[in-house]
Amino acid sequence: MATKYHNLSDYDINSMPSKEVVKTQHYAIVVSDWNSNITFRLLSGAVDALKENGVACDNIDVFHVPGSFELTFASKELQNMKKYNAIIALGCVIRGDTPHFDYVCQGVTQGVTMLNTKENACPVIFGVLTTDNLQQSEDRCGGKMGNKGIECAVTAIKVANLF
Ligand code: INI
Repeated sequence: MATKYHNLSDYDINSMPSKEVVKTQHYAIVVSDWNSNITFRLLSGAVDALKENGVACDNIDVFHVPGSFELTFASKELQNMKKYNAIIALGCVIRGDTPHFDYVCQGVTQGVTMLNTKENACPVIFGVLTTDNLQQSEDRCGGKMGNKGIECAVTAIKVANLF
């Protein structure tokens, strides 16, 4: 979560795994096309941060889904391929007038959590902005709070190389 003390784009480059190790690894990004004005900026932040930390361009695969709710299904299929060291799920859910927001947020949060408990499966990183309004989302996809896509790419590399 971004706070006034924590910018989503900030990380300690010295705490990252060696580029020698990372350069042979494969990463998948699943991005939701809903609120694409936001999610495509998350995507761009994530791709840049993966590359900056040594991931080869050819080893980054990007997949699109219609909405955040579908991130779980796509991530599950990608886990089953056994090709990736980590999967990054990117989306943006903005609160509306009905409880739909809560159901989508709950669905994708539980879905991703469930995938992370699967045995012998790669981690799925939770990159879904869940905000009260468009401004809060804009602040977190490259605005004053940084870019959650960068945070997720950094997390993906760290978690993929934990053990
Ligand atoms: N999907 C989002 O990613 N963000 C939203 O803000 C959103 N809203 O507001 O409805 C949204 N809905 C679509 C949902 O993710 C599914 O694609 C749809 O329900 C079909 O399963």
